[in-house]
Amino acid sequence: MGTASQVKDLLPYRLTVPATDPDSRPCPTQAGVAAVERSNDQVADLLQEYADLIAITGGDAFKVRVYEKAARSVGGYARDISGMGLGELRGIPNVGASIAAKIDEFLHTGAIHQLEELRTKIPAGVRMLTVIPSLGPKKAVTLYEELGIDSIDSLEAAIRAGLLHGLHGFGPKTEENLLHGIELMHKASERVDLGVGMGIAEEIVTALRQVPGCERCVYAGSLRRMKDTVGDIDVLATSREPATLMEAFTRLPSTGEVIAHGDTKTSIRTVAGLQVDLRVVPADSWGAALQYFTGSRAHNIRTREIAVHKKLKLSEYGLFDVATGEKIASTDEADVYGRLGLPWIPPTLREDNGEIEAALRGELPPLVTEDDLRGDLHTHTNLTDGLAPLEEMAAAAAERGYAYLAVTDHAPDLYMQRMTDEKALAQRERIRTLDGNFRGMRLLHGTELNIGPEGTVDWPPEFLAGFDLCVASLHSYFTQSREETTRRLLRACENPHIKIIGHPTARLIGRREPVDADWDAVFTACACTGTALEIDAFPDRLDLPAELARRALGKGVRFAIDSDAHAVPHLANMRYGVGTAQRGWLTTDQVINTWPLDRLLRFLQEGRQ
Ligand code: DGT
Ligand code: CA
Ligand code: CA
Ligand code: ZN
Repeated sequence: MGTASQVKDLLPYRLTVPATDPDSRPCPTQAGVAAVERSNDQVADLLQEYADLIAITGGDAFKVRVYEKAARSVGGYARDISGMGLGELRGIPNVGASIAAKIDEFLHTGAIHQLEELRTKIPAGVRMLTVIPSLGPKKAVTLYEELGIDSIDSLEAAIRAGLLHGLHGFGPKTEENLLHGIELMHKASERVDLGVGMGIAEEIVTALRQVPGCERCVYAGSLRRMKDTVGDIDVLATSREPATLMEAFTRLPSTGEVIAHGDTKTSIRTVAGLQVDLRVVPADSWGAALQYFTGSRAHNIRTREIAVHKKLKLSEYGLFDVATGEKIASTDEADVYGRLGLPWIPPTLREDNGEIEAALRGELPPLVTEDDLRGDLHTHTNLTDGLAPLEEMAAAAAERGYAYLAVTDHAPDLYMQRMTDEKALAQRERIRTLDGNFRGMRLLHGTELNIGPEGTVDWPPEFLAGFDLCVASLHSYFTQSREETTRRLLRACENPHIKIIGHPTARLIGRREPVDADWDAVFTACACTGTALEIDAFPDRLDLPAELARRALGKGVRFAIDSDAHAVPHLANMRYGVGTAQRGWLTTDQVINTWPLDRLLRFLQEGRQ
């Protein structure tokens, strides 16, 4: 503790480090981690819940729609609503006086009393019931009032126990539909990581392109936006023989179950359980369909609003003049955006996170691309837990056209890797000898250090000085308090030899939560000390996550997009890191491994003597 707090006191940014008492922090919005929900999203959820509860209690259908529209509008509103007064709230589209008053009440008291009243009448589980396809509000209330069913699980149990027999409006067919709906819901809650989704999508798209009559075939949806997890895969195609294509789709080796088979849309579940929707669209609607099915929903709501303002109507079929019905644009996606008065917006930005505003101002960022990368700064060989020997990794990296490659095997504190000083030094010798043998690619000798629970690392400064590059990562003590984790990361930043923090949150998508840290404090420290944050491209890491990367960007932080490859094929995971970086709005200027070697070397040497 003593040394750690001394370090803290030396830092110019210590003011942003949480005080010893975590409850003494001035306001929750500074708390940092991505888990903190925007007020907009909280309010959107509450308004949607209010709409649902009005519907369930048999309220006015018009009123239900008004609240639903307001919910979407607030959720998609670009400015943060916390701190807004009544007047400003009323300025939000679809927010009238009475909704503004409810939002205002929530912002001041943390609750909306009308909603609280409704909640006392209808248990939360009953509202969950209406999420089941084929179960509307009326039936949900019947189930609750007649049988006391107040959750999806109790509904499932009741059906299986035959309790629904004879209940008015619930025939055997309904029961079957409900059970299937419940099953679908269970499956739908399982999302897969970007790498898994991409693998399946590319296999399917490749197969479909070979089907006779198929003209175009691509994936859209969250996958095209490179979201870190995908719920299902949306494939679009044009074909001279739609029926043949649909038929072929249902017969692919990866197809496990056909959920729905139609002329324009067919849905299957792969043997691994992921849903894939194939839509065959008219060639003439290609651009509009691609725009629509790429999403996100929130982005589409904005593009449709823009259309409405121009007296146009935007749908998956095209952009139409409302007055004349004339089709203005539809075949080409860029053309659809163009006719809306917007530049083409890269899919990775389409989340209604400010991209519409930036596009309107002509200020979309020139996003970093895979072609911009000149090297990889975090890779492993079989000296520790990698699979391939140094020569193979180097040859494969050179094959990718890199100008430099850093080999960063694990350091001794990760005991099972059995790294020693001697092994590290011998590897350095080999790297120096081999350097120049791979298409002129520069080989850098690095290491991936372990940030200990107190923020110290494996080797003393004298030894670290011998490496071209030190990455430092969290590999243990993931459940420390926010304060401890923050201090640990700050201390690593403060070490002049550490130039990159590897996979900073240590999350494993679907398996391990990100560590809790005061990220704003970490970002400030990174910017002050010239420490880059990694975007680890491994598809089950994607770490830093995009939202945090964007926040770090705002603080002037630099980034390294690294493969963290433990085998030759992993070098190709860079695309996922680039997708994540784009979702964080990063440009080449902030990404150190897009820089020419000399600029990178200067960055790596700064402050080390
Ligand atoms: P996912 O599958 O949960 O990872 O996320 P997405 O974004 O792929 O969502 P999905 O598969 O439900 O729909 C694909 C896209 O289609 C979505 O991003 C936008 C568009 N879309 C689908 N349904 C709607 C809708 O009701 N309204 C709007 N505006 N767009 C929709
Ligand atoms: Ca999807
Ligand atoms: Ca979908
Ligand atoms: Zn690591």
